[in-house]
Amino acid sequence: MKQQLEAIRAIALDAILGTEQAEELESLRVKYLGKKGELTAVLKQMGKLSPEERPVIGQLANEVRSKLEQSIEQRAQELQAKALERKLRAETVDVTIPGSVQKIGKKHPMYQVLDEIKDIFVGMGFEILEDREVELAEYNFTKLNVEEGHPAREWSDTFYFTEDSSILLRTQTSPMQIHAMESRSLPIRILAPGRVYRKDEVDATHSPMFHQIEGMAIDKGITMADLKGTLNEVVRQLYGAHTVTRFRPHHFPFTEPSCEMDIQCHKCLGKGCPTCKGEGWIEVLGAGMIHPKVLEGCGIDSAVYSGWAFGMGLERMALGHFKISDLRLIFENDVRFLEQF
Ligand code: 2NM
Repeated sequence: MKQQLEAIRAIALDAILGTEQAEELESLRVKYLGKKGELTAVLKQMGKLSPEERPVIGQLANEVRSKLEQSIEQRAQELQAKALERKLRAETVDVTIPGSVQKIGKKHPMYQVLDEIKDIFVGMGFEILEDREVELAEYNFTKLNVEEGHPAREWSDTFYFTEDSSILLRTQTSPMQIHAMESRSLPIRILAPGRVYRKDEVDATHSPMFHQIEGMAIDKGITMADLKGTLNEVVRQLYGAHTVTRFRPHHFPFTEPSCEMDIQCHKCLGKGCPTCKGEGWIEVLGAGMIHPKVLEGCGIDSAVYSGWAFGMGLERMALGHFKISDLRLIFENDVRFLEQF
């Protein structure tokens, strides 16, 4: 029995030192020290021993048991330490490695300009509108005092959906303003930006789809002075307090009187240079006092209320703002182009 016990000790110790996993170690513990383990099996035969042998073997058995328990405990700690070290090594971060640049998207240059203009108008108490792009000719033309036979209504200029020319892709954002006049209570102060469509061939300054921003204010006692004051303030917030403007008489069917607003060329200060094509001035928008016929057509009493309105092309603003020479670059969305803004 003594030999049996010593053999168990030697083999078990060897096995314990050879373990690499906690589970392996646990099964060794069961195998040698468990209720049905090898050591227990040997001790069950103690009865066969003589009274002299019994205490000697008993003591040896206890020694073997505590030696194995001790070794298992020690090995368990070693394995735990090893596992921790492996985990830490795997999670090590080398803070000296240079970071990699993450490219993130950003706002399209045209929308940068749009958002700037929106912010300026919102700051003045205007509300931003959005509305349908498919319109009735009635709202796109008739209610804006653009009469039957007007060149803007030509099939060669407008995308129509129906033979009778009654449904179309809006050619301006003004129908949004008509809807607002019909549905809102007065006074009204709105900004109406959006896509518009005209049958133009694509070139450096034309596209069949482009963006307009229109806006208007209607109240009792609104005059041309409000129009000039508001638009002057807008361009000064947009281009700087020193910006010089001028208003030239013009004609639109939906306003009377009508005007165009120019800003003095920031490059040559009015002398004439390539930026302003020798003019000294750069045209920025069209505007005017809303025609009484337009107001009345929307159920607004033109004897009590008056209003001003303006319209401008967003692409042209963005081209000027960022000194871009070709409209097509705005729509191509080539990342190499967009990254520059
Ligand atoms: C322009 C120029 C002048 C305009 C007028 C209206 C409405 F609906 F109030 F009559 N909306 N937009 C207008 C006036 C647009 O674009 C160059």
